[in-house]
Amino acid sequence: MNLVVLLGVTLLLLAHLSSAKRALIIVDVQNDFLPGGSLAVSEADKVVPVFNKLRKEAHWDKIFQTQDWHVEKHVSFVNNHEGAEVFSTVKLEDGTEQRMWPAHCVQNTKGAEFHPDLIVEETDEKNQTVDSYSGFFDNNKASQTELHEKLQEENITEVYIGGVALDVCVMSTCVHAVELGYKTYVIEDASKGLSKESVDAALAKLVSLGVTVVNSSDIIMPS
Ligand code: VGL
Ligand code: ZN
Repeated sequence: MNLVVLLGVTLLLLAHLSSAKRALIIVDVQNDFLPGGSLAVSEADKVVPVFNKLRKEAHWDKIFQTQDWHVEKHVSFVNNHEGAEVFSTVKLEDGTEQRMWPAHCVQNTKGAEFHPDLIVEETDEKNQTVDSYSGFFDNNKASQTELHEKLQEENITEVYIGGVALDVCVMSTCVHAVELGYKTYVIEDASKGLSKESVDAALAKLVSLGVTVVNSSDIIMPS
């Protein structure tokens, strides 16, 4: 009897394992967020080899890249608000709290391009996160990108998310992934944030929402 139960449990586990389909979501690994960029996140270039290794040495059913892609007159740019201070928060006319950032990732500029060494393949899908931190929704959740639909098309159940900035766009993408029902992992060593305090706070918040913090070595299959 015990053997039968064991067999049953094993089969269930195998069924579960084979039904899990996973996607890698690489968030905003773009020049303006890297050292030398206009909104540089320190050491953010270190994530590039981590993603390149993850791409080659772990199994992915799908890989997505998000790209911050702003118009020059973007509402988040400090230079578009007279008297505003960078990194402060201002209240917009519609009541939205908007953080003030230096101009960054302007469409079709060098700063908006992905890091030159980041491997990008034809099968990758790009998700342009216009006006929003998350790869799924804008900050007010008024509009949705195609990311969820594309993940659904591939029957993806698990998402592994990393990139920059951990405490801004990576966090927001993870929060929405959980809300949409994905088993969500944040890849710590494939992510860099603006400051230690806000990274710690972001990770604590993500854990409280059910996100699992992993490192790339936990995902890479032993050979
Ligand atoms: C980001 C601030 C403004 C990010 C994007 O990618 O984390 N941060 N826009
Ligand atoms: Zn932005």
